Amino acid sequence: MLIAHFADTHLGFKLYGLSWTMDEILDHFRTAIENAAAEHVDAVLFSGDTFDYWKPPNRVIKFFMDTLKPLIDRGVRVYAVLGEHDTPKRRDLPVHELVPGIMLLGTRPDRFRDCFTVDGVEYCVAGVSNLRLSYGEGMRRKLKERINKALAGTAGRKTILMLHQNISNFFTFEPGLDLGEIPRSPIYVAMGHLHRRIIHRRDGQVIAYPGSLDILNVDEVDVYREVGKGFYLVDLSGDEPLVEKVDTPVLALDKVSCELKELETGVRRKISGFPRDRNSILVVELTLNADEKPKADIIISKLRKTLPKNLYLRIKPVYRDLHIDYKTATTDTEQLEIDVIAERLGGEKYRGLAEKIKRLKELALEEDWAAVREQLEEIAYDPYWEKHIHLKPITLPEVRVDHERVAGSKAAPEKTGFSKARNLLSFLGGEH
Ligand SMILES: [Mn+2]
Repeated sequence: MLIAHFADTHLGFKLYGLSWTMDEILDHFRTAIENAAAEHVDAVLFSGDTFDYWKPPNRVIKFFMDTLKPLIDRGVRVYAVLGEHDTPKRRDLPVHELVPGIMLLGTRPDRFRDCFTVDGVEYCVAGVSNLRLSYGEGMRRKLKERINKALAGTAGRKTILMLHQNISNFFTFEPGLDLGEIPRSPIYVAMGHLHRRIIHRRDGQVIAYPGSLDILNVDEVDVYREVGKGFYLVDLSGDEPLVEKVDTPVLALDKVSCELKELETGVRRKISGFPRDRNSILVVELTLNADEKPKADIIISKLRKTLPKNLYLRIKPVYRDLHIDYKTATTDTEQLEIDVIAERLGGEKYRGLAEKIKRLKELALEEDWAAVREQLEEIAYDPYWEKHIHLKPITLPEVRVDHERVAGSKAAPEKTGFSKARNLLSFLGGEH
């Protein structure tokens, strides 16, 4: 059995807001799918962030349907899991549900896997959509439960596990699964999320990130030069998966670092190697002092006028005399979130409450409504609110009624014995 493994195609993404980049990214995707089709794959896998946004433009949805239709019509099995980008942010269907023939895995309890036979061998594709591990231990527990659920009943079959998560051994700056938490039973673990290509082998198992299909960020330029971009063709017929990297076309994006005095020569040297017949982007990391900015603006605008029309020049100023101490910034996003909530509440002493509020968010994301209610109650009983929200006793407005004018009454109203409520009633024309 031969599969094509894609991830992080981010269809609908526009780099620097340029619409031609979106069109090119779609074009490169079409080329990649055509390459996979030409290899006569039995299945195509999309390991999350297939779309850049959970509500992509309609034309992107149609493009996706049209591009996959020939494969689906030929009986190629197409599987997807959701990444954090294409997971609905409100209660709604994932966009994948609109595309006929796609099997979306790991979003509903009854849809964790699909098992079938190719050339007399039984295979299973199991998948779990993205859960945000930055939301805490509850999410990690839930993810592991779902992985176990997805793999239940796959024993004795060659199994592929699809996930869209970070693996912290490969990228330490974000919470992720540890390699030790990835089950050993699947022969191929089809990962998504990290944008660089990674192939990790252990005891006959392969854990692989194909990376993003295109260069989606200037920070991906170096890694593209190192290992390329594209998808994987994976042959699962043997005892161990055979993984072949297939390179596909990417955006013409490059970068250069220079100082102000060498800006023009630096840019010209770099673009001399650029393709003339297509749109391209050059990002310039320009090192300068903060007070050189006005001078730099004049030089840059003069330079722009002399550049080819199909070149987009983007300047990223790096101020050498403005020092930011990155050491004080924490990389632990969970702690950072609690810090921010505590700060809004009034400081470090409210950390306990901040943790409770963060937990509430996790529970809401897990859609565990009974637990949400319990957590809300716990938050509501925290002494914080009594101290910080001053409820004034409710008083009805004092109303002085001039009976002679209002009701034409000759007797002056009794000043005493009138409750505030009766004053109001009287004002409204009720009881006197
Ligand atoms: Mn992702």
